Amino acid sequence: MSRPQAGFSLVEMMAATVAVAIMSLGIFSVMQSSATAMRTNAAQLDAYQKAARVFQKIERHVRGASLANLATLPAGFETAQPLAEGIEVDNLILCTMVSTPGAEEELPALSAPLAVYLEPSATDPVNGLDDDRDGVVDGRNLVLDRPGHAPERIASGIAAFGASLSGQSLTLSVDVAVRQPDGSARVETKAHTLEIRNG
Ligand SMILES: [Ca+2]
Ligand SMILES: [Ca+2]
Repeated sequence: MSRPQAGFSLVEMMAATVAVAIMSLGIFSVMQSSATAMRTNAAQLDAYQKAARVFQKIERHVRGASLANLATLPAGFETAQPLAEGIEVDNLILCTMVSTPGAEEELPALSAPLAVYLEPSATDPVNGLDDDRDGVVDGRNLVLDRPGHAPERIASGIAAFGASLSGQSLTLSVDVAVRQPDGSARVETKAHTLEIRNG
């Protein structure tokens, strides 16, 4: 009379090994997609933060301007033109109303013009290539040029900057790169609308 064998048979061991392998693959796949999602979210956050910094910098100055003081300098023009309703422009020129400290009786005066514009980047010259590999081909620097200050670079790697007026709303937009999990990048437009004064 044969007694039952103790332990596992070869078939049982193989089945268990396959089950563990399948479970491990499942866990690995879940972890991998979580890591991909985290990288995508981090890249999205970077792009949002970059755009938010740009909007914050510009908004601080635009708030002191009025519709009448907003202008653009179209290509081929030497003097600024009033910002036309609904027309997207790629630079912004504005004057803010400033008051002289200690001279409250004097009416606020217009400041010297302040400008926001794109300038070519030294690290990504205009040649149809993404020389600095940030995902934006021929990305440019966005510059804030205030009277009495050296021009300040407020962002780099910008594909486009735009502003357009609709009533008393001024919409600013920047095109920034969002890095993909596979290392490539796509350009996304971030926009921000602010209300300005009339007259
Ligand atoms: Ca670039
Ligand atoms: Ca380039």
